Amino acid sequence: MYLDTIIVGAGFSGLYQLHKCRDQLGLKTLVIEEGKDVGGTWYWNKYPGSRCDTESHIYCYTFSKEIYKNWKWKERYPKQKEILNYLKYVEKKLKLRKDIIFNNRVISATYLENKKLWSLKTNKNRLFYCRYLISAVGSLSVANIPNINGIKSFKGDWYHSGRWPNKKISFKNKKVAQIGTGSTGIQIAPVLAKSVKSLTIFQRTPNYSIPARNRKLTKSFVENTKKNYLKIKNLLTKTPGGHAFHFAKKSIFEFNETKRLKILDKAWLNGGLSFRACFSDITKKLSANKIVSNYIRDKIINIVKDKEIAKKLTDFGHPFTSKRPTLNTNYFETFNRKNVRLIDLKTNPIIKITKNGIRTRKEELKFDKIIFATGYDALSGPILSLNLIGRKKIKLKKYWKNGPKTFLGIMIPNFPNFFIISGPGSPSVLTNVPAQIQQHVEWISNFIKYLEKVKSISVEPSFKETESWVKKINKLAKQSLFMKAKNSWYKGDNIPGKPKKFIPYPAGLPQYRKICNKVQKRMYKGFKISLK
Ligand code: NA7
Repeated sequence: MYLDTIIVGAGFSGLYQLHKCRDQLGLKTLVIEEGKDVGGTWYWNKYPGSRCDTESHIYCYTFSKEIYKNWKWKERYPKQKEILNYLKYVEKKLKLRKDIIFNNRVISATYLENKKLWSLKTNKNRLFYCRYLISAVGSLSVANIPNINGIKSFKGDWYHSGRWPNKKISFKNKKVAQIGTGSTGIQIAPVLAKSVKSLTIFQRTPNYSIPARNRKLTKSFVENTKKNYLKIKNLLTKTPGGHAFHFAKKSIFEFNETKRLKILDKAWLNGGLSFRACFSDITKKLSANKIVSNYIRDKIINIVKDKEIAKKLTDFGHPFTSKRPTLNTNYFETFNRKNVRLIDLKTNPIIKITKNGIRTRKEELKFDKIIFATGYDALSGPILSLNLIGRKKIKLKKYWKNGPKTFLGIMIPNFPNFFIISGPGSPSVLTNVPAQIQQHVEWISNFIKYLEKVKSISVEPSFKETESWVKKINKLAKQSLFMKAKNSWYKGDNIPGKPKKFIPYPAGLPQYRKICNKVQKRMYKGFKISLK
């Protein structure tokens, strides 16, 4: 089957990109999706308690006033099901389904130099050809399932949060093990603890977490967001993370202790990701960060009754926000329940999984079910899973052997006409992702429009620009607090053998947008465009 454009993935990015390519650029376009339906991340992440940490009125598309105004969010943070329904609504409204094929995973993509086409193969043995190939595979779609000895011998069921089965699973009265305490584990535990017989949480690194303070949205709030559609849309282009909050202008050191505490208490009570923005320097300066890190630690210690457990939950070893900031609803309170237990993997590591459960250094534990909330091979993993082979038979795996290399996070030398939405080298996971996705889809679509106009047969970035983009990211990361975390998926530490390089662009969405716009204005300087 021959197409102008193939997009891999039918989540937030794939759906919008399909609309752009098909309805605005007039290209014959197809989306190939592994799942049975649209949704991407939100199709797979159906685990108990799954919810977005970004507020619903901004975790959505803003490109269409009509779509924005017609959809009514119910809660401050949308549940997985609600986001999935939203994406299905968008898909229906834009009539996208007829150009999506489901249940097909792209297993290889090879550039045919002589034909100037990409050839794609799926796990169902289907073959496709296209001129433009666009990855919309998401940043967190390749599950990290730790290679723990004995997993095959386990008699019970096990699940990964990001590959949750499509059927209803009952945990009622079961003995459940949960491995991992990132954003996902922190969401799962309080929900599961209510129905299971026992929940044993295996923690490798304790996590800072801010109260989410979720609530039903009032009618007047919802009406206000619709009335202020343009203002909100505009605001998301101005804030560093594409969120609806600005960072405070003043440093924590401009206040005395009493006033500091008052500001922190107010931000804590408000909850959410904006907590980190209540002073200008929490995410930038270690001395400021320390004060806030200690504030959070004290809050947790106050919640958790058992002081030994509280200590384990707050033995952070990294500054707040140097790893993914998490939100919680009663996570720390969960450890006050009689049926919940914390195992600190630092002092009591897992030796193996057995027929009946998990053996740690200190004990043998029986479980009916194991949940891996162990995260993802983030950012580069999903792109590498496409098994790309570019010009001169160059394998992407080889070119990225020492870490992902892209220009602007969008294109790769020797991989012509291959575009990435929200991939390595772009702000991606450091932002409100739909905001970044829209910026990428719009930029890529403008680029393709230009390429069509000038009758380009292939385009790719220069090596020089690519290398200097990678260097720029490394330099920016070195100046940030992100590098102070020993173990973080932002820099590949969670996957054995993965190169330890900071992956996303860390200087914020407005700065990034400025650079992209400048490249566009300069007739795509940095890209080599071959004409017919
Ligand atoms: P994360 O943030 O990568 O968290 C994974 C958790 O699993 C984290 O606590 C890890 O500890 C732990 N982990 C990973 N591998 C192991 C092994 N082998 N043994 C024990 N514990 C392990 O993934 P999430 O799904 O929580 O969140 C990812 C994003 O998805 C989130 O930000 C949302 O945007 C949605 P570590 O900290 O690495 O020591």
